[in-house]
Amino acid sequence: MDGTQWLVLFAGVAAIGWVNWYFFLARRPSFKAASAAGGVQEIVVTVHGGYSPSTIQVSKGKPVRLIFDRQEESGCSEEVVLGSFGIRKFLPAFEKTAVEFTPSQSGSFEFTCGMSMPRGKIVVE
Ligand SMILES: [Cu+2]
Repeated sequence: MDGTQWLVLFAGVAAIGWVNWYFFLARRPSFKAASAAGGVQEIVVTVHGGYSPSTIQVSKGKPVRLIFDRQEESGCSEEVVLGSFGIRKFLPAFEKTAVEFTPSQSGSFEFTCGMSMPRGKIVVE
């Protein structure tokens, strides 16, 4: 292989490594939902190449309102799935979409896109 081929190979391996790191290993700080008036725990989740914040802490037994602010058009994130809460919702691009539920059990619950790629976590305490 000549120099260019090596370069392409290296760039490819680096890109794969980055994708794996980004989706599976990157630790992002968890975020505690603020309790608004009326006891609803409201939090804005930015959807852009993943979910930010990706870990959300909420209290058990109080209504939660997640506002997904989708700032991209990539097909991957057009649907958000909160399997444990029976929620599957379409997120129009460049719009905010609210998802509401009341967690009745404590634990850690995942939310993902329709293809289970970008992932987030709801920690109920
Ligand atoms: Cu996806």
